[in-house]
Amino acid sequence: MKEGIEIMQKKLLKGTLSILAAIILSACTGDSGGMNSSMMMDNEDNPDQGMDQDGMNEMMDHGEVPSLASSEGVNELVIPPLLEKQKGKNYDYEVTAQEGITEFFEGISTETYGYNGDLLGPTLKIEEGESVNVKITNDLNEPTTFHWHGLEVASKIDGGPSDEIQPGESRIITLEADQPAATLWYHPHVHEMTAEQVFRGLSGMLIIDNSINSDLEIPNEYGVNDIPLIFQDRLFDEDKQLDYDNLMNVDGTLGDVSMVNGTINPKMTVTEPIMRFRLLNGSNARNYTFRLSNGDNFTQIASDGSLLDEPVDRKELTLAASERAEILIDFSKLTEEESLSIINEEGVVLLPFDVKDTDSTAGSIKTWTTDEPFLTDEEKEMPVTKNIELFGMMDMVSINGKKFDADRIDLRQEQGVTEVWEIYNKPDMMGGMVHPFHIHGTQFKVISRDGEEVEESEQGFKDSVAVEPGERVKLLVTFPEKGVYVFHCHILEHEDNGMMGQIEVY
Ligand SMILES: [Cu+2]
Repeated sequence: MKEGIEIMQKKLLKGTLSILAAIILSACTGDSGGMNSSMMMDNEDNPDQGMDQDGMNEMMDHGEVPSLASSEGVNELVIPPLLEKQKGKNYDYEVTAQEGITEFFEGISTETYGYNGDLLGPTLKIEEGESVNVKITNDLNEPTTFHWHGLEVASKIDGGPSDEIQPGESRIITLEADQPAATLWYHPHVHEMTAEQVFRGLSGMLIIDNSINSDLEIPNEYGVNDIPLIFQDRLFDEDKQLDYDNLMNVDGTLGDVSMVNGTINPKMTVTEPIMRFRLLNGSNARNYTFRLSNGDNFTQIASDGSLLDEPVDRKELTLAASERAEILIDFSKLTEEESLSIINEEGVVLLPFDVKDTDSTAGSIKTWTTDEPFLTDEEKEMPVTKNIELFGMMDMVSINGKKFDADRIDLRQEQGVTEVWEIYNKPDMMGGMVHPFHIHGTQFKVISRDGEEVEESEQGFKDSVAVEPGERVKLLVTFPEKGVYVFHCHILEHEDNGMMGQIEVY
């Protein structure tokens, strides 16, 4: 009975929030069409009519982001193992989505999901130009998909929402890495369940490697001086469970517990002078701005989908959900007494380093510049041919005024033909929020933000781009393969609530 009441209360709360969102959104658009009629219907069975302005502001404030707790450096950082090649089978790699148990808190078993294990997944490394067969298996009790985020693959193996693998089902797919060296990742993309499955633990790294790493003397020894860092925030219930149904926030689930590679309170022992970190914001919704605790610069070398045109020294770096960056940190001049951590914009310690016996005479970070400009003059002047308008909040999110419909094709683009997309994040009455916009099946270039050429830190290929409220971002988009792909907001709850469309590449 108590449970029934709680569910009822939650439904009512959700109803109230939806009504408030509708008021704000319709006030903003001046549109009193469809939204109002559904609002009125919701109103009838909602007793809570007396919410005051403060309550409304509090509910609707996009900026309500809980602070993370600083790492106390108790646990050595877990580094996901490299996925090992199978021998004597008709496939090279095996990736199984499964249920597991993780001991985040001493003596407490938390139910989690993982690939080939209890939480997260092994790192899949593919050489550029290599083609590998991967056996994907769903051992969960619900459908899932295997999406290779950032990989330019045919739509039938992209693992989008139309590509469900049922419980107990296996499939062998061929992944071809026909693109530059990059830090990509894999995660589920099952319609209306992506946020929950990722929240419970399904994510893994996918690295494309090639000889440029050794040519440019970039640290490339996985687990030694080349380390993936998956940053996620999580919210646990009183029983220290990841009970998504109870914990979820329709506007993007945020937590107060920081984890890196699934490790809470991590520290990392560093023995190499120059370290390469592959940062992934694997959170459902949170944005991170990364800094070093001593205020020093670090060197950004890559964006989502390739190395940058040249390494860039940076004091800070912001990643929205699903974005990646590769950075180098020089530990060679640090003494054992000096501490260094990766912190966020609030000074919260995300990952403290324990620096041991690094070689202070070791070489410095090498630099490079590409001969060709990031964008040609011709590319910069191409007209916009696709317009995308991101709008809304909570479950009232849309792209070009529409919600996702698997039976509808929203856009069409010819295979191999480059077009300019303009992504506009239309603000709402409360200012709006950042929407990370992701396109499947392509690595694009960011041409400009509000007409201004982007900084060097964005001068590499990307598949996700953070768009600020009111901002217009132009992208140069080419699809190398045919098929139907989705594009969407990577706040996973927005995606699940229909902030997603489909493009047919013909
Ligand atoms: Cu969004």
